Amino acid sequence: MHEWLEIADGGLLLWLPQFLAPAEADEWLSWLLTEVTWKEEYLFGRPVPRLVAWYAAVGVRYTYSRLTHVGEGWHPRLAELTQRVSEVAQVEFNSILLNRYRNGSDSMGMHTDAEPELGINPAVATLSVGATREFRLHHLLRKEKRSYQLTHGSLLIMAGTSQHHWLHGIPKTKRPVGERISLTFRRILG
Ligand SMILES: O=C(O)CCC(=O)C(=O)O
Ligand SMILES: [Mn+2]
Repeated sequence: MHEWLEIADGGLLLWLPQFLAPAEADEWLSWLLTEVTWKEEYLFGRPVPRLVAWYAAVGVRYTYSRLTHVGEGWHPRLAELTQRVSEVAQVEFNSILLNRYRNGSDSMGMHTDAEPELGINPAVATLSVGATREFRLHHLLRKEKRSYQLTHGSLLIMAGTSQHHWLHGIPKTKRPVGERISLTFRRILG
C-alpha cells in the first residue's frame, strides 16, 4: 500500500504528488472556480486572507476559529472525490473545507486542526489544484520544520498524532503566483 512517513512524536504523513493526473487537475480547477460559491469569512471583524467554502451532509457542523459551518448537502462530484480520497487515507471523510488563495498575499497562519469534533487523532487530507504553494509544518516544541511544495493535483495527508505536536500553515509569498485551491477533507464525528 502507500508509504506513510513517520514524523516526530507519532505524526504520520502521506505525500502523493500525482494523486490527480495533470489534465484531471486542470479540469477540477476550472470546475471549482466556476461551480463553488466562494465566501469571504470574517474573524474578529476582519476578513481572513482567502476565500472559503464548505461541503458536508445536511446538518453536519464544524466550528473552527469561532466560525461554525453547517453542511447543506453534497454535490455528487464532490461526494465521489471524497470517496476516492477516503480510500487512500483509510478514513471515511464526511466534509470538505475548501480554501481559495487568490494570490501570494492570501495565506493561512500556523495552526493545528484539533477541534473536538474531529476526535483524538484525526486524519486531514489536503488536495491542491492551481498554483504551487508552500505548506509548512513546525513542531510545537522541537526546532524541527518540514516544508512541502503543494503542486497541482497533489495530495498530502496528515494523520497519527500530527495535530497534537505539529502546526501547519500556508505562508504568504512575494513571488507572483496564480490562484490555488485546497480541498481539505475531514471526518466530523456526530
Ligand atoms: O490550504 C492548505 O493547504 C491548508 C489548509 C488548512 O490547513 C486548513 O484548511 O485547515
Ligand atoms: Mn489546517
